[in-house]
Amino acid sequence: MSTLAVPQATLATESDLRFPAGFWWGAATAAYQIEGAVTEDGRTPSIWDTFSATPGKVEAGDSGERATEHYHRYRDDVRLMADMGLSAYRFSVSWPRVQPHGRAGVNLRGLDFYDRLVDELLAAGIHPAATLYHWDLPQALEDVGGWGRRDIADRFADYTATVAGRLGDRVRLWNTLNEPWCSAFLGYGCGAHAPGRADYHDALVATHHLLMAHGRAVEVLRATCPAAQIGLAVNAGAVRPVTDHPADVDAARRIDGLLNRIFLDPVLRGCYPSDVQADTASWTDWSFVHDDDLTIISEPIDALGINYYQPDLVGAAPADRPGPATPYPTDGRVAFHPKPGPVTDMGWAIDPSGLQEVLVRITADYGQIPIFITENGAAFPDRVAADGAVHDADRIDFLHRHFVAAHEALSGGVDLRGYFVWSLLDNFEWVHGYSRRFGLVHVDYDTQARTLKDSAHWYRGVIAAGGVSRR
Ligand code: IFM
Repeated sequence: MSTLAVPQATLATESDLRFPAGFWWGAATAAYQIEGAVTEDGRTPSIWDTFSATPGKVEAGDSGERATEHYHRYRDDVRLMADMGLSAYRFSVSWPRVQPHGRAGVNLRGLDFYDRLVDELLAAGIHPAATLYHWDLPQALEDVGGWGRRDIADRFADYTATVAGRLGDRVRLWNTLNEPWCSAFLGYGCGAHAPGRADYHDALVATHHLLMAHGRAVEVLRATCPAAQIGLAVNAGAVRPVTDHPADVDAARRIDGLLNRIFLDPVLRGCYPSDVQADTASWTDWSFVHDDDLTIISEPIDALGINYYQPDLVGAAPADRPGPATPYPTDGRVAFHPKPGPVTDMGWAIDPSGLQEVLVRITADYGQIPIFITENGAAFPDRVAADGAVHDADRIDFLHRHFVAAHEALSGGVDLRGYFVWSLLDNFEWVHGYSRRFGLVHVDYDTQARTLKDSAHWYRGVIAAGGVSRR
């Protein structure tokens, strides 16, 4: 492990942008991306095990089979978090580890792992923040219809009760779902993610059942752990029209509806947006929404999680030249445009103003609600240098600029409570396998050696100072 410190000039010792006392400085991960041990202690396959094993779905045929071996190395990993000075850690619980085959009941050996992890975090003075669903649906549940089935909300409520019953006395922040847009539109709409279904009708049905599962889980969590903060993490984005021509503005409205409002309106207002329902009329009549469903979905939450990476730039596609297929049901009417400026190793635009825009907009449209940035970070082609360190100046610059943007939002009245950098460790980046590195900590996948990147040392300085300098 590198002990090299980064140059003092990059440390935030003289921060002029301070975050409030008690602000949660964290890092985030997800079970399938880091745990490995996919066949141990009774865990059964998830949809991502199946998808990864399907030729051509994941780069280089990678899978989460070994990942970063966090299931066995979690104590070392908590030590790394403590070394960085993290005050919070967001992890996800693997449903097929806790309820193999998605059956009711509990696999104690699986649940014991999270119990030990939570205790280890608390012993290190780190707040545990748990996500119940970060995309690893038990394959057995997908085999009987997955998120297409209405009664999956009952299954999720049962799973939630099992996890909350064990961890609820210690976990301070709960996210029911992570990025339900990805589960629905990438998993069921365009088939780019597990389980690989490509049907926009199914994506809209899945959206509703994910939200039903969320609402049912909130009820269970509220009853089981009344002192905890409960919410969900959405990948809300800034959707910008490529010009101010009305057709482009309308295209941006459509995508905003299908990315942001289709999740935020039901949860925070108790209704689906009427324009989204009209836009999708050729795919569904929305008859899967039953009386009282929206009451369940809009069960009050305490905090909203925002995962932010980049804005979208969209325009209308000419009627005679429909845009290429996208994860969105838009009948080819919308085209996504490349964004100007630098990009990360994912090809994603680096634009911190989008983060500020999203935070301010949500507060303006939905009212003051406590917000955690539950994910933000960047992939860069990091490598261990000859001096044994990982010099990721680009990540430091990325995070610094996003922290400044978050502070701007805070100063503008957004009730921002914490910031989880994605990710603690380099890990399995879904369809990209191990080819994209998001970690504050570098992982050598042959030896599993961990090396704190320069950004981890820098983050330690930010946390110690309670903020960043405007620079
Ligand atoms: O790695 C993912 C994470 O699982 C969900 N949010 C986006 C990250 C980067 O793609």
